[in-house]
Amino acid sequence: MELSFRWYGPKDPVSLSDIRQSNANFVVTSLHEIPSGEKWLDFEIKKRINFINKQNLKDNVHLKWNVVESIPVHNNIKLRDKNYKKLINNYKDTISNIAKNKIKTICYNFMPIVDWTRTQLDYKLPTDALALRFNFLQIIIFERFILNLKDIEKRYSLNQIKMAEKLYKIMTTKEIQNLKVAIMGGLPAAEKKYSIGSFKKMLQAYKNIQDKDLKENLKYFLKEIIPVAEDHNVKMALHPDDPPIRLFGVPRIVSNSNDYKYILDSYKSPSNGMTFCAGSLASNKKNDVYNIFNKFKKKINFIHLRNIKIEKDQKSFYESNHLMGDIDFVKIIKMIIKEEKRRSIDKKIEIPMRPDHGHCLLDDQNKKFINPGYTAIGRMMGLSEIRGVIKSIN
Ligand code: DNO
Repeated sequence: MELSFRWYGPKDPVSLSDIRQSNANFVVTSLHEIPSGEKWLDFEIKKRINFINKQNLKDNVHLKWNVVESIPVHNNIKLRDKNYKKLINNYKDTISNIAKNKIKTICYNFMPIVDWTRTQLDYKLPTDALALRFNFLQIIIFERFILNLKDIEKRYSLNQIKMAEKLYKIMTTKEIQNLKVAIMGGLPAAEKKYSIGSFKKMLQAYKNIQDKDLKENLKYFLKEIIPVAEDHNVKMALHPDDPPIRLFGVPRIVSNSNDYKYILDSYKSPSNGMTFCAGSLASNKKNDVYNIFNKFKKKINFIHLRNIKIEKDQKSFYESNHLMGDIDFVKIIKMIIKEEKRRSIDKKIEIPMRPDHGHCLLDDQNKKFINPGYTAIGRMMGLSEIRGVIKSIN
């Protein structure tokens, strides 16, 4: 595997030197400062590459930008509305500009309104480590008490609503504030920060969109962009919905094996592939991650390794240590290595992989500014554990 580390650019409190010290060889990054929908110009990409190269000093391990994660897909594309044609053209130009700069893997997702979602960013584990958590009842609380939505009975049972109300009563103001921030754009890589008003407006925009419409819109998008990626030998890697369940009554269509089958069959091309995000997929009990891996292994262009523990209600989960969750990491890493061997015919092929998220540990807990899930020490621990497993298998 190409051992990689996500980096949020020059403003990331985790520096390139920190990343190098974790023993990663590659950085996964994006031009996060460019608003969703806008074209990435060649000189902007070059500037970021130069920034990375400048810090690859003599005798240092040479960090290389191997994967763009991600180019966000604008909601107007997902809705196939308004200026979507122009936005798709911008997307195509961005792909070719990235390719010209010799970066050949691009991760993206097709989640409506929000990217990945958690409800708590400082869930204390028995070890004192802080983890990210998704609590299903808190999603109901967000809809009922923060957005004040009137139609929640349509998607939640009376019992679930009652339990959410009970939990809401004992939540502190800070916890409620954190919940709001986490969902409305407080997580790193969020495309956009929403206010309550703008969030509700987006829900309104998706009101008449059914699963089949969103699937059609994705298919249309693929038909447009994949030929461009193919021309430039770029591998697109569609990230699964995180978590892979419907949120706020809005469809999600990249959640399970059937969804991926539809997507990968929609446009057959070596450029139309997936990001195998173990933790996202496994957070829905119905997904068999090993089966998904085997079924689509030829189409896996990028890997996120993260583990989770599903909670008693079977719908909530927290992010566990990399080797201590519901996913058998030794098993999955063996499968990845086997797939790499299968691909390595003339030369050794390694799939880019980054340890996805880590706990907030030690000194990172005292820092004023952190990107939740993306502190250095926790991810470094994850990468070390993964590296240990790889070494013992090889
Ligand atoms: C969460 C990440 C996501 C991911 C995007 C890919 O930690 O895995 O933000 O980068 O969904 O497009």
